[in-house]
Amino acid sequence: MRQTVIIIIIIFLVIPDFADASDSSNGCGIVSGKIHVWRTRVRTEGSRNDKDVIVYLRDISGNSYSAAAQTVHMDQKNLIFIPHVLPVRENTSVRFLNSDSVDHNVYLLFETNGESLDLGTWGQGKTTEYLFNEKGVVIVLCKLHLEMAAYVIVLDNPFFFKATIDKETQSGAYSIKDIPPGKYTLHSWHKKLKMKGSPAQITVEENQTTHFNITITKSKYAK
Ligand SMILES: [Cu+2]
Repeated sequence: MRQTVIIIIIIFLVIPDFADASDSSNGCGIVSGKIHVWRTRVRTEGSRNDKDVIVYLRDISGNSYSAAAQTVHMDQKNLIFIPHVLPVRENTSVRFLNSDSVDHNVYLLFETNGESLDLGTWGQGKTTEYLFNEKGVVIVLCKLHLEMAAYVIVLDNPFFFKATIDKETQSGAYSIKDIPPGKYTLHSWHKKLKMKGSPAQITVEENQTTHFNITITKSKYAK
């Protein structure tokens, strides 16, 4: 009896929080839509798959955002970097872990300036951390296993989404939430394909969802 009363009291204490959490009227907006693969197909299986698409916004209204200070992980397991594609905000530390019984190396190639950096080679259970403080695409390689590759996509605000292309439908969906009202450009990143009509102009309005569908295709069809 006493336990039931306590449980009921707890439920009453918790319910208002649930109500707040589901309330989307925080003055921010949402951008969402579908992603279609056009005139080509992406490989969705295996370690060399192309199923990941990063959809991200660039702010042209001049909103400012609190700095990211977090650590995320990238594992090396069964000779594969996991995850294969990792979107992060500027000033995020990535902790590279080796979960294999063989040594691995981590070698970074910065697409923006063509520079490279060897973080070293280490054995099972060991980690090395690296702070990604400039936006752009960084290719992650292992000098000891040339088939190993991953991508760190460094972005300058929190408005991004990692979408997955489905094997059968060759399409996916994205949704970026809690965006302050304003004008943005919408971009996408894919290992091989380009977004048709990129960048797109997007306006985000208070408590509204802006729908925008994306088509990704080979470079020659994207223009
Ligand atoms: Cu390796």
